[in-house]
Amino acid sequence: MDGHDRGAKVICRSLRDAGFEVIYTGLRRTPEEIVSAAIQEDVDILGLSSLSGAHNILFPEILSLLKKKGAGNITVIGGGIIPEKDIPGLKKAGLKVVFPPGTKTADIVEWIHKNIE
Ligand code: B12
Repeated sequence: MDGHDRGAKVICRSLRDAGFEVIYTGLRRTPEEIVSAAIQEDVDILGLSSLSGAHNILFPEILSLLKKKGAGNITVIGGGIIPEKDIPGLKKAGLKVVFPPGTKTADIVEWIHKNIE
């Protein structure tokens, strides 16, 4: 939604400041656009931000497209307005972790260092 990329931008900046190379693809990308950018850029992690309530549709679609295109090894993480009750289903679809509103950016950096080679 308009302006709701603030969280995504905060995460981009904090990961960049922590030394990661970050590629931000912008608001309202389709699952196809996201998956094709992730594959072209050969990313280690794909981060998804959703505040619109459409995560239960869009996240599994992205995860399944990644698998279909042979990129199921990319770690997918997410954040935004994602109700607690939706998290188990998203994890079942392959999402590794969800960072809800109020998460400290340092905790996200720490999670990546601990969980990604
Ligand atoms: C600010 C805001 C707006 C602003 C946005 C512009 C601006 N100037 O900022 C304005 C006023 C324009 C707005 C409008 C609307 N909004 Co609004 N908005 C918000 C609000 C209050 C805060 C969002 C925000 O900026 N948070 C600050 C950032 C830093 O936090 P964050 O995005 O959550 O990110 C953190 C984590 O979630 C996580 N994270 C997020 N993404 C990612 C990604 C990765 C990879 C990782 C690792 C972590 C991560 O890390 C961040 C740091 O902790 C939220 C409610 C809320 N409390 O979140 C509602 C909210 C998102 N809005 C909502 C709605 C409904 C709307 C409107 C549709 C309302 C309307 N009827 O007009 C419109 C849509 C406008 C449009 N055309 O698209 C709803 C969405 C409902 C839903 N999902 O079911 C919410 C949840 C409010 C509510 N409780 O109803 N909104």
